[in-house]
Amino acid sequence: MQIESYKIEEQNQQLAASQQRKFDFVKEQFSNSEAIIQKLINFQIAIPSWALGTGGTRFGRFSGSGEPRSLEEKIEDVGLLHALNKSSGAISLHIPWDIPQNYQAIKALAAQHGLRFDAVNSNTFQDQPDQKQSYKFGSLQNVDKAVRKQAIDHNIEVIKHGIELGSEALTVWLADGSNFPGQLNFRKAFQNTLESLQEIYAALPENWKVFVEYKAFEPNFYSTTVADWGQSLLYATKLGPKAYTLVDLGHHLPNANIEQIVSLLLMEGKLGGFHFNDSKYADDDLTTGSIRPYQLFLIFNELVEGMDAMGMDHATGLGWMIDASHNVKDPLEDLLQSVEAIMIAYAQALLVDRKALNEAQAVSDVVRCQEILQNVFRTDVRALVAEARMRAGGAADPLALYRSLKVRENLIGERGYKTVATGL
Ligand SMILES: [Mn+2]
Repeated sequence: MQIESYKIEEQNQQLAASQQRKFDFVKEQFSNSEAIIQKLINFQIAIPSWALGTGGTRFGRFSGSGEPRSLEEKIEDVGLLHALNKSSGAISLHIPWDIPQNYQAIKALAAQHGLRFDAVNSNTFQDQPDQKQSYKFGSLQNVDKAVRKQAIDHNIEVIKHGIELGSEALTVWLADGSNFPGQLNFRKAFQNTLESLQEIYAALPENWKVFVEYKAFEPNFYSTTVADWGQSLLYATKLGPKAYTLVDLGHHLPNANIEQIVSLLLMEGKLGGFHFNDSKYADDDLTTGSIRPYQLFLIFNELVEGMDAMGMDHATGLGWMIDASHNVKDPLEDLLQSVEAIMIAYAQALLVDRKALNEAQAVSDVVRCQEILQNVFRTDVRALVAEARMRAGGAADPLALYRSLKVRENLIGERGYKTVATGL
């Protein structure tokens, strides 16, 4: 299914008057609104190929309908999102779930939808049917050299697929760790992992980055070999200038101060990428902004402040990706909501009065500091985000248009009722 642009224009015409009123109201309050719009237009969030189907839990999976059955259909789905919101102009692939059969055809299809390929993701957290060695006791950390070699080779193969597609980063998330005290020698596990990562690092093209993603626990419950930002930073620092830490919002222990982590990683020039999602407890993979929108805003506040301090381009300085997948929503509606929440938090962070905040911080006016941040957080900036989206050719209200065009019903018609996307 393709969304014709006249359908978007029709909705935009219908909503034009009320949109203008709301936008004028925001403009009145913030003199820099116009300057912010171009930044919002430039800002693109990569959609992970595994989020287009319904996610499972360890207890079961309730498949949706009309899910993409192939890489081509996943690209079409991201194309639908991007046509509606003009902020989803990239896709992040997962190997081996998304191995392209014909690079040129896949690249052409993506280009047709205005999409580029963001970071490619390797998978050594599960065994594939045809592989010789098992990752049951870890991959890059494994005590068995043959297992490590297989995992290294897989990562290098992922880089090769990425090169063909024009990707420029590899994300490595390891499930490696241990379930019981005594199972692992921590230092040996670290050394094995580092040496394996060094071999992968050596295979990176000149313009590539590798993102070392950390996660506190799960699937291992006693220790994880890349468990937190400190450990990730250790690896990234030892690996070299092309290696960075990747922050996944759901990969911390409860109540971790993620905005502080982000700030310090940026200061060290070692923040490379971001995985957005939301959670109540741990790696819940819920819709971004659905549980803790204030935290999302505070993180963006540090991102904007830190990136500006480092002279980084907001749109290209970091890899921006969603990493979520759950059980109950239409995945495309869920992703529209996530992207909207990210754009709102980013817009609010751009509106923070930095000069006033710096001045208030300099005299320890704690009350004023809080007022400055919360003034922005409590401002409804949805019309500002909508304005940017409409100027880029997107819909005033993507979710409403998705529903009124009956996109899911159309996809079910094309793909069938009982389809299961590859992935988690
Ligand atoms: Mn992640």
